[in-house]
Amino acid sequence: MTGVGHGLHRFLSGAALAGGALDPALLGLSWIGLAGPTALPQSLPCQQLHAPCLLGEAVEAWTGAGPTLAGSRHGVRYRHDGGLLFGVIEVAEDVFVLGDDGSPVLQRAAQQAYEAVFRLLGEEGYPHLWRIWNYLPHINRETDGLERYRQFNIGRHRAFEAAGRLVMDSIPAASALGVSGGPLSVAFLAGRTPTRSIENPRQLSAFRYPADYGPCSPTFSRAALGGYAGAEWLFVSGTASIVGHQSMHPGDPVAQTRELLANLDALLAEASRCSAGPAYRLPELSARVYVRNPEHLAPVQAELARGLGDTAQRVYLQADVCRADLLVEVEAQACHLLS
Ligand code: 3EB
Repeated sequence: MTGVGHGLHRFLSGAALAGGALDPALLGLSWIGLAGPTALPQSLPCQQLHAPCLLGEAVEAWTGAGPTLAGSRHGVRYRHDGGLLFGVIEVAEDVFVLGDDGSPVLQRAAQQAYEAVFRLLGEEGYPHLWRIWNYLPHINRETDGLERYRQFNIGRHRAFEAAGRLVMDSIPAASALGVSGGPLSVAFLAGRTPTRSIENPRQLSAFRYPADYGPCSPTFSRAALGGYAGAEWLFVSGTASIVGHQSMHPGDPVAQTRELLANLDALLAEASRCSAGPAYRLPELSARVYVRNPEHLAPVQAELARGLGDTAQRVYLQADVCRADLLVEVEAQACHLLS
């Protein structure tokens, strides 16, 4: 199995996966596309992103430092190498009904998904969430009287709160995007050691957003630094054209891309301050880029090439950013070997 990238994360083509025997250190996959993966063993956790891949390799592989063990419990499929655990849980919303207290369906589904994850992490001895990827269909649609992203935020917040996990420095990096169908899907990396949470000086911390953005603020940090197998990993959460708490440049994908690059730049400076090693630089980020309208692909790509350089690995897909006025969002990671 070959691919581009190093260590924990790399991009792959679906064909490269189908070709040979699976690496025994493989922890799991992220799979972009409306058609799901075929011929993968059940014991390999795979998060399907129900979204069209616009450009780049459609599969990302998460690989451990040694042989992995698989399990499935509380609806979570997972694999771990003794140091890091990758898991996926999918929750179909149609088994839920509006709660007796009026709690919307997606809120209840999100709370259940996160409760299952926390239970599993406690049992497996991986208490520290490093990075979470959330995908929900029709994120900007209003159902049960509330926008679905806002419903999701309530359910996620309740589960973090009930687990005693609303502790500022331990809130994980995350992203939350809208896709065109499928169940609520939550994938995560968890470790035995804590990460260091990073906030962005240009942005209000999401967990402090005012109530204009929903009854419950989103539970994520802007980035997280974690140590693993002789390397330091930086996980950058979904980053958009938000300054303070406000969406900037509505309707202008190029200006939004410039603004998010300024956010990434400030975040990397902050991460570098907290890191033991050399500074993090924009061109070393490998990134997943979410574009709301496929016709914005070319201008967004050109602007990102200017800001991030041409060398970094990137995949572009069509997805809905969690605020209706945001057209583009970038998430990323980078790795520094510790000497
Ligand atoms: C933002 O900055 C844009 O709800 O987990 C980015 C990353 C966003 C994570 C989440 C949402 C989330 O508010 C949206």
